[in-house]
Amino acid sequence: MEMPGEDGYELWLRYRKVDNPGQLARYREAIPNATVLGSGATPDIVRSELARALPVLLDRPVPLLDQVQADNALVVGTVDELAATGVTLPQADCCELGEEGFLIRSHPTAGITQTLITGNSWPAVLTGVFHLLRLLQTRQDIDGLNLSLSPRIRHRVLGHWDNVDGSIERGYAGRSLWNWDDLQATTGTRYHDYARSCASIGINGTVLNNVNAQAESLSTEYLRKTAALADLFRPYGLRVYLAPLFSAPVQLGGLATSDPRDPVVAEWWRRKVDEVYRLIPDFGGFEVKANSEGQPGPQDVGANHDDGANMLAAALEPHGGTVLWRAFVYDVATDADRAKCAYKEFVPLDGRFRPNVFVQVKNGPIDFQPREPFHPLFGAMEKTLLALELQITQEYLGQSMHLVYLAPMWKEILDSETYAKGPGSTVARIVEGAADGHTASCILGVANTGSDRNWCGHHFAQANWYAFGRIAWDSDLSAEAIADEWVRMTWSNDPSVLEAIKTMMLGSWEACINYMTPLGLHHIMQEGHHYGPDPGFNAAPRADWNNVYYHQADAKGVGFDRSSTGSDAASQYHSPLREQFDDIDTCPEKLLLWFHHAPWDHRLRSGLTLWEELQQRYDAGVAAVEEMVSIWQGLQAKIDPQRHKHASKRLKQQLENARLWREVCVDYFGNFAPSKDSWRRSLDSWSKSATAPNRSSSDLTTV
Ligand code: GCW
Repeated sequence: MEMPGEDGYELWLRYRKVDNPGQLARYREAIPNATVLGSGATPDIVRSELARALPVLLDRPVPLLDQVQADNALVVGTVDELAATGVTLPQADCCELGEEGFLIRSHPTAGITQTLITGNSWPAVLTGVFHLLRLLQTRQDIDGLNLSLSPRIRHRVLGHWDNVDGSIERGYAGRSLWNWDDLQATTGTRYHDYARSCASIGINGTVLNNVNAQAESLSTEYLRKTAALADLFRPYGLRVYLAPLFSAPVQLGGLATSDPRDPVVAEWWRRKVDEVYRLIPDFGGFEVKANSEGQPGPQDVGANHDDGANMLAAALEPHGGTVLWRAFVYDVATDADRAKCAYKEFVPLDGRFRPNVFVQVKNGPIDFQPREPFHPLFGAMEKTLLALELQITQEYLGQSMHLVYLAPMWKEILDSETYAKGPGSTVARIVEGAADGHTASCILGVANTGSDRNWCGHHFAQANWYAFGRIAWDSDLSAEAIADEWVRMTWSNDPSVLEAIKTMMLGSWEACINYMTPLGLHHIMQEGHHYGPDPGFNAAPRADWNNVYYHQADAKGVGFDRSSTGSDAASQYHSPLREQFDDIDTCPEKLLLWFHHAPWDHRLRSGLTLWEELQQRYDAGVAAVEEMVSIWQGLQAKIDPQRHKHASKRLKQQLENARLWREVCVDYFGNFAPSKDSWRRSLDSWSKSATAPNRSSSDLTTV
């Protein structure tokens, strides 16, 4: 019998009957009923989630009991509420949880074993409830539970690059989720489902608007609309942030300047922030893109980043708000190598930021490329809070057309040793604050959500939203473990489906690197929309917006020389990395062309020359997508037809694109390489059906 079609709206909160009879019996025995203590919006959300999930998972009614009685099985409430019912947990256990951690514990009492879910706040309890449901959804053993889980990163934020007109910069899943036109009037279920989904993976902040900001977002009219969303999101533990335009005092306030050193300007911001907090008492703060890609900032008037960030921070500080000041700057006057600019601008400012300012740094020094080394600012500003910015939306990784599971990339970054304080000072420990003794910490992911029914355009792009939340909560989770959870929850617990999909996902990032930018190549996508290949692009108004700037291919070789014979960006890293990156023989091959202009006949560890290896990588990338297509075809009978067909179409498109990437890049670089013949060997076997992409990114949301 064919399975009913699914549209993907449910995301990973896709509750289905537990199909294994033994497991079903055990779960039924453990959870014959549930009791949610407390009253208020969040306890109500918990009640409705349990009422939605448990009867389906257990395939029978699971009464929600009002009263505490002897046979309560699942008991959910804050530590204080549990204590009021006579269940007192050891003080040390409760303190350890902090504000956001939760505890799930099997608790033997007279005759039965209860399962307790508790925490010091209701949002924490809600996260715990989603965790227990995840255990059921992923068919884990729930006997003898004793879990105490708290996040190591305090602010776990989604950044939406959504404009007030409803468009989304780098959005590939339709229009904005926020309907600004009738926000105050609507309380659509989609808003709740967004917040639910965030809460289920521990995301606790959301920046509602684009960092390429519009002054309007801070107008009273828009603040009221923002407050309406904040009211909806609050019970889910989700705080709202905004990205203000730095020159808003001029645009909105009618002042003559936005100079952060001018007391009149500071006063304007103080009043504006006070207004924000009157409407949104738990407002998270501001994310600011200043003096970057044409955005206004303090440098326009001779002030610097610290002046700008600190002025905003002073206005936010009395209310407990935070500034996320982005370090995505690359003024050519700073350095001719774009990769070096942020470090040169920000390192001298270390120690000058107020305690509620994060300098927010992208994972790599260029711009969300398929692979970059970690950003050298991590490990270089020990007196400053550093937030890590990741991009969930796949701007440079095939957008919502390509299946690319990003958790392995994020793990590679987080697990990178910076050697700032010797071994162990990984990017993760720096972001968590542990390496430098900070207590505040922040991670932000540029969202991939939109109005498409399945939220993310590609069903598999949902995995990246999920993985961001899970990694933000616990950066020690492996990419494989997260994929395992997500596949079980989103697709199936059937072992053959699980293993097949995990194989596709876990190889997909490396595949994408190989068919787009192997061996450290970067930024050779088509101009503007960044979708297909265009390594020869050389017509931009700035050198560092040209693709030829990034690969520097010539008759001698290919790659950007960032060693000591070139821009010396390698020296921005600590020893022993700087020496390792500096030397072509010790530089990791995955970053070879990032740091070196390597000769065409340079021998790689495989024994192949650079030119041979490059072609071999392009071949491997295409072969990996062919494999993904065939694995997915093999799953046809086991996946609902609607989602199977949707993903199939996109995988075919991905394969066509991968072949095109190979063809265009090998052809282009072949013009410089010593012998063109050596690559023609495989040309005949390539698909000739691939045509150059000629579409705007907005076309990409439809298959
Ligand atoms: O990745 C680049 C994008 C821009 C974006 C910018 C940024 C919001 O191409 O669209 O602008 O980065 O991060 O500020």
